[in-house]
Amino acid sequence: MQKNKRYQKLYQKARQVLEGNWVQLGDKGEGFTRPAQGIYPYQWNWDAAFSAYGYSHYWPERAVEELRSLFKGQWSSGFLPHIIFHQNNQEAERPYFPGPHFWQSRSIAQAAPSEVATSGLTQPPVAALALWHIYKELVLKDKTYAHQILKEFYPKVYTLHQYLHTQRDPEKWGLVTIYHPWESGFDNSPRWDKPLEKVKPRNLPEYTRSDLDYVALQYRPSQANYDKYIYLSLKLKNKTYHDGKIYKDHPFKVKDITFSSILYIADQRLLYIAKALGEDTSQIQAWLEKFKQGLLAYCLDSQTKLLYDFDLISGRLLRVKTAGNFIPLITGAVPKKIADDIIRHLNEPNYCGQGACAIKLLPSVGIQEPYFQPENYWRGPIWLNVNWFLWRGLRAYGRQKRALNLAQNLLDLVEKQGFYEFYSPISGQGLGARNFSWSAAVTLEILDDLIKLKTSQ
Ligand code: 2M8
Repeated sequence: MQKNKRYQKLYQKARQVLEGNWVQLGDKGEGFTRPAQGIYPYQWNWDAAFSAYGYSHYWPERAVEELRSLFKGQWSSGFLPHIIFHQNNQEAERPYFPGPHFWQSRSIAQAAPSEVATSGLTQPPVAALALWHIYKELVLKDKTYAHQILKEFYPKVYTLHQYLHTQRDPEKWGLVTIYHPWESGFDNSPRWDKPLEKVKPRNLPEYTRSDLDYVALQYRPSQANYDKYIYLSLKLKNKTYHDGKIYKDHPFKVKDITFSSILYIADQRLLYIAKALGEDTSQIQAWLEKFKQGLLAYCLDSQTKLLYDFDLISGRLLRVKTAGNFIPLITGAVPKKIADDIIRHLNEPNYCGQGACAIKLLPSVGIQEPYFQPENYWRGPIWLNVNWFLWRGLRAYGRQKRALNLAQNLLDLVEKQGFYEFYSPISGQGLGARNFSWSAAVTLEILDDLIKLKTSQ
């Protein structure tokens, strides 16, 4: 099939997935995109931002609605929860654990909004990336409306970033501290195995997981890990989700390099937005500088020349070989020599180089590592949002050809398998939830770029 036709077909399919996951709230066009039917019935933070990014390419108004729904869950502290449990959501009839009754945000946290129930954790802040892209699309059609949208969201995104740079960085390293593996978005990644060793659940109430109603345990986090997730969540709840109280003795505190790198590129977008609105940019500039220093001062392993997460409890780098080591490339703030070394690792069989995998995309964990599990969630499978970040990282370092190969491999994969939640790097098989929103959203972004590239040639 002709490339252009092939791309158009895939584009349509990706749109269908996103729109098929739209959950209408009320009759005024409000709603949100669930990550996937069944297992994820609510609005997740970074999933929503990826979806908004996807919509922005062809339906920016819908993308705006997605962000509006997301920020309805924002707390007065700026904190943006990882799940928003919208009311009037038909999907909410289904059991989800841990759901609104578990978190009890409205009765426990002073800062939580009263209109909507939320979780008490956050997730990587992708929203500014979506917002800036929405603006770029809107401004071509209607400058006044585009400006209004920036004005509407700027204070919300600004306070979110401010919260992350202050409450989540009391050490002032320029890096974000997470309290729970779920906050990283990389849930059961081996990145968190060491810090979780010290977490010993006690007096855990009985609970029933809802995820296993949809996906078998072999593809999901272990029961032992789940107990720790629930235990950590209860600890946060006991501290009324108050950062000052949590920080003192919380048993899981990690400087997360992917979260912090995403915040850095989100800050860059915030800077563009501030400039477009004529706002003062000095604070944002200072955040950007601080990250650059912190990343190299605390996360660079001088021997392997790789970047790792930092465990604040043990005071040690978490030297595990995962996709996380590559994500800081998106910032363009990694010095060239170090970035070159990191990129060179991509040639190794450990990261699916030299024909070691069915699909040449970045696996979530090095395939030769003892903790690699090809089909288990964040312990080995390929995730498309991760590869989207790598694609951007490669371009930030001028590796256009490599980025193009990655993009083409990603498109081949979704064309053959469909828009799955994740894929085995060994067999290439799609796994987890089907018709997964962010897999469709990042495909739209990549397709759009390739189509533009083709037409400009
Ligand atoms: C996964 O996380 C949820 C908990 O938040 C889960 O395991 O049920 C992760 O993949 C996370 O990154 C993602 O945002 C969420 C929804 O897709 O699912």
